[in-house]
Amino acid sequence: MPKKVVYSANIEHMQILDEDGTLDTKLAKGTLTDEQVVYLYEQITTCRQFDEIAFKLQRSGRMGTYPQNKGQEANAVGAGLALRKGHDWIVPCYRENAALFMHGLPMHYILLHWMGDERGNQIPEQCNQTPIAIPIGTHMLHAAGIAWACKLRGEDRVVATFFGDGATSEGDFHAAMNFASVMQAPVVFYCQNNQWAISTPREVQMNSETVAQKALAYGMPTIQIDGNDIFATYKATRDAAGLARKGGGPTFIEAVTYRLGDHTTADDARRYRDQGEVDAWQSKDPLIRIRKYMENKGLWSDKQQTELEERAVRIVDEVAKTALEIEKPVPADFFNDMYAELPTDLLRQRETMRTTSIGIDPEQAGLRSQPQQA
Ligand SMILES: Cc1ncc(C[n+]2csc(CCOP(=O)(O)OP(=O)(O)O)c2C)c(N)n1
Ligand SMILES: [Mg+2]
Repeated sequence: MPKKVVYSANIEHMQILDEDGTLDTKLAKGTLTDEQVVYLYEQITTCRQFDEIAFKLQRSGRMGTYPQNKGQEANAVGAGLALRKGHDWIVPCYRENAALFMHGLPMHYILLHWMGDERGNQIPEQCNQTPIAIPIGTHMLHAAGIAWACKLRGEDRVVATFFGDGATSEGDFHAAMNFASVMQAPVVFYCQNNQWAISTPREVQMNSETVAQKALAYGMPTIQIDGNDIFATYKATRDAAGLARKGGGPTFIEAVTYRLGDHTTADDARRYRDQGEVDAWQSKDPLIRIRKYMENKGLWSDKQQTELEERAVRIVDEVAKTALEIEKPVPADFFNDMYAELPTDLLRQRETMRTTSIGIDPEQAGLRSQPQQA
């Protein structure tokens, strides 16, 4: 019996607006209007200013750590625009600030989160988004679960979840992909392949040539796109969301992009990244190509650019002021909302602000409970 091929597949790559600002008009048909392009450019510019200020807040000791979104923003804005605000769900990682803001999250919440203030994680209900996720991969399971719940309730919501290339090496990623596909849950799995997982390059992280091909194993439609191209990020997300809404189940999007900054403010990428590589990606910056496109079409002037930059500074200064001036949280807050009734050891910890888990008995250590108030 001769052998036969039982499965074969191709992965498509989609780019619509190239590095020079030239548009593939055929592919762009029915995607972004001029007005939307300008709007997304403004969103990216504001977000980049947000990154700058967050970086300075960390360097001046007013924030714990911060992961810059710089260079990757075309993903958040394109996908954010393709999802319906307040209706669809966003289950983010930590490099999608612009999408969260576009869907109504007050900007200072992100600063509060990175300042270690839990109020930054109390997402206003109408935003339909979960808090940013630091444990890599865990939130994709939440996305699959939320989407399944929407399906069971007969709601036409779509759930988009964002994650990095490194996250696709986690077991949780595979469980979420399998579950969503088997249940035909309305999920858009959006991978921001920024080439690095901290200091681990993609080719050391995985042995597959593309990230997109991982979805083939789960019988899921999959595509690779230029993640620095707002037309491609918008179109791919819109099409995937449209399919999910019609009952077509999940789609996988691999968006090829690059983080122009360090992994976080706790990192120094110069120690492991070649400057030539960074320079090459710098020229693919989404901001540069959108500006070229807008200028070619007569949609943008130097005056508009100056006004936009000034506005972005004003907005972000106001946001930082809000985060810095908010009434300080009470340290005991981090014991609240965990249990209906705190177990004795945690009661003791709350009282003494010391942990017994490292073998310190507060009384032995000479710490006493505060005298009761009269
Ligand atoms: C479960 C888990 N393991 C390890 C870490 C430490 N960690 C933080 S970010 C990161 C790399 C993530 O890379 P990627 O998914 O590509 O996202 P990127 O930061 O590049 O956007 C790792 C390993 C973590 N946060 N959670
Ligand atoms: Mg990465």
